[in-house]
Amino acid sequence: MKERLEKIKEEVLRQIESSENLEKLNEVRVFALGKKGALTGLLKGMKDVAPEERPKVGQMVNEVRAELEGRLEERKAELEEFLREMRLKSEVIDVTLPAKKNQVGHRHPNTIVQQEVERIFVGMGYEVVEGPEVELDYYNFEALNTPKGHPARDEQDTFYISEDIVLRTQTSPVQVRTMEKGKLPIRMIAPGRVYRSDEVDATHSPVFHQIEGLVIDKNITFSDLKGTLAEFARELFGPDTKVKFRPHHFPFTEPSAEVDVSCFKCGGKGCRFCKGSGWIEILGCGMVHPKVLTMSGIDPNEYSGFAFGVGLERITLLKYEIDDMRLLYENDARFLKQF
Ligand code: 2NM
Repeated sequence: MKERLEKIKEEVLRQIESSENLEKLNEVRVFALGKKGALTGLLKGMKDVAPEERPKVGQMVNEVRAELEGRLEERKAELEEFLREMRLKSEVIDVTLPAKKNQVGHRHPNTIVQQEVERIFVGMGYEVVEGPEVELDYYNFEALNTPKGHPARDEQDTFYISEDIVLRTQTSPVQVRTMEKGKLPIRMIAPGRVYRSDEVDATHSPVFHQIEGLVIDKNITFSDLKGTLAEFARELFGPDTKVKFRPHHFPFTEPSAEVDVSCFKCGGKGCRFCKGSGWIEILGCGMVHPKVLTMSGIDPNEYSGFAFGVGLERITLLKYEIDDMRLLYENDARFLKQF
């Protein structure tokens, strides 16, 4: 019995030493100490041992069991420490490596300008209103005093979805929808995408953006329009900016005007930006036509108003000295990150 015990002990110790990982070591534990293990098997042989010998043999088995348990624990700790070292070695961080540069996103130049324009008008008490891009012919043309057959309604320029549905060619339909709601007074701007069937070139795109403004109240005059747009120009282009109103024609306003600002590059002396004239055209405007008011349910004898429209891209190209509109739509990160 004692010899068999010694043999088991030697064999188990040998197996413990040669265990290279925790799984192996656990197998050895089960083989030696488990329910069906070697020591348990040995104890089952106690019935063949003389009764007076049994306590001594039992004690010897317990001593071997304790020794093996101790050695198993030690080996387990050794293996765990070894694994820890391996892991730390493989996770070494080289703190001398140069840092990776974070790519920071940018607002699109159009977005910067649109938000700036919104900020200026919100500061004057205007609301920002949006509306559908797929629009009824009625809101895009008819209600804006541009009936079928009107020369301003060039079918070549308009994307038709069906006979009475178009892609809006301007954001004024948003203003019409707002007037129709009947809540007066109105001070609003309508920024957004508009569509015209134009060939792409340095200054044209079939999809571009407009910001149109509308004010309706009692006793609104052309002076209010002039003062408002002069202040807008000073905030957008600098405090020394002058404005010039030239007579023009739009079907939805009467009188109508185009507005030039003094060149913010040369201050009016004349340069390549203003093509030597000292002035740059930036928007169209006018007093809302009485027919437009009437069609939207506003009494032109009680209320009057002004409206204006600016092309967002035009302002963006001017402000950032970009010479080709196509650059705004290519989403080339090397271009966009300059703003
Ligand atoms: C422009 C020029 C002049 C305009 C008119 C209206 C409405 F709906 F009130 F009649 N909205 N926008 C308008 C007037 C737009 O863009 C060059």
